[in-house]
Formats: sequence, structure tokens, C-alpha cells
Amino acid sequence: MKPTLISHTLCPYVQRAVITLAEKQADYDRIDIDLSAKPAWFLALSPTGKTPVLQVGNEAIFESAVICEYLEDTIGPALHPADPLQRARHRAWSEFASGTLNAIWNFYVATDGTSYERSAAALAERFAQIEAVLGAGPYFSGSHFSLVDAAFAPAFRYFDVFDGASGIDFLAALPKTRAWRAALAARPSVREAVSSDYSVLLTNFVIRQGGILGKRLQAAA
Ligand SMILES: N[C@@H](CCC(=O)N[C@@H](CS)C(=O)NCC(=O)O)C(=O)O
Repeated sequence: MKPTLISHTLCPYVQRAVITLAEKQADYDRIDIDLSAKPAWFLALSPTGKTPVLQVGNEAIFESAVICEYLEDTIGPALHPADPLQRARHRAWSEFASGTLNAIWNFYVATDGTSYERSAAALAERFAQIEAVLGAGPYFSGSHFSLVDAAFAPAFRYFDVFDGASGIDFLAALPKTRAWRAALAARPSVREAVSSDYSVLLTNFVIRQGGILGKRLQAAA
């Protein structure tokens, strides 16, 4: 049965599902919705009112991590390790990716100097934690692309837009994380998970948040 992914163009959680679908070469339909004017049919379908939702027959699967696990259970190739302990580790770091997306949100909505610095410090701490667990690469656990990679790729993509304007090079002293970011950015499933106008859309979205980063992006535009 061909599933339908209900999406929003800029949503990093949607990207995570899109990357996973691409890695599995899954056939699916996609419906993009406007999250500032959610259609009634979407609200009826989604208990959280958030994208992504994967509709499979009459079932609306919500939460990006759960969508990815469902895809992992039903379509090859495997993107989780076979060993249960390693699978648990990968699930834990995928969860860490979601926390990192929250930390990124705190950073780009920060409206005063103190919260900007504090959210930047929280992000820097997370990246240092990531650096400490990375191996030889190029991906999270070596040469095999995994669901952890799909979860982190959208987080790194933000910094393609933020780096010039933020005044902070988060990965300057983190060579493994820098290399991981580059390997993810080069992966076709990651590259193709957003539209060609993604950078412009994200820039405008962050400017509309009215925070410090938005003002810097506006000044740099
Ligand atoms: N934990 C959720 C988070 C999804 C999420 O936050 N989606 C955002 C867009 S990126 C959303 O739909 N926001 C709309 C809202 O909160 O009203 C997941 O992993 O799927």
C-alpha cells in the first residue's frame, strides 16, 4: 500500500522521514500543508497537529521517530544495526537529534542577548557531546548510513543558512562533527530532502521570528 506523507516544506522532522523514505527507495505520495492555517482534515487526522504524519491506509502514524521505525520495520535496506544494544544506542542518539532540533529552535527564536548566548552555549555543549561519540566516519557508525544520520542531517542543514550571520562557528573545534556534517550534506537522500528554495524560505522564516539571529540574517541579506 502506497503511503502518503503529510509534510511542511521547512520542517526538519519531515526531512527525517523524507530521507528515510529515499534511502529505502519507497514509493509514496506527499501532501504539503500550511502549518499557519492547518486544514480541518489534517487536524482530524493528527492528534498533535504536527507534521510529519504518514498515512498508511486508515492509519495516521505521527511522530517522525515512530514513522522512521515503521519504515524500518517494513522496508529494506536496514538502517538500524542488527545488534539490540547497538539498536538501542542508535535510538537514543536519534532522540538526542530531536533534542538538538529543540535547542536550535531556542537559538533562532532568542530575542535578547542573554537568551541568545545561553541557547548558543546549550547548542555548543550538544555538539561537543556528539563529537565525543563519533568514530572514524563518514557516518554516525562508520560506512553504513543509519537512522541516526537521517535524524541529524536536518539539524546540520540549519547551519548552512545560519553560519555566516550568527557570528558563531559551532563546529570550529569539532573535526569529526564537521566531517560528519559534510558527509551528510553530500548524500543524495539528504540533498534532495528539501526544495531548491529552502535557504530563502528558512531565512525568511527565521527573520519573521523577530529574534537576534533573524535580525542578523536580515542585515546580512
Ligand atoms: N516530535 C514531533 C515534532 C514535530 C514538529 O514539531 N513539527 C512541527 C513543524 S517542524 C509542527 O508541525 N508544528 C506545528 C505546531 O506545533 O502547531 C516529531 O518528531 O514528529
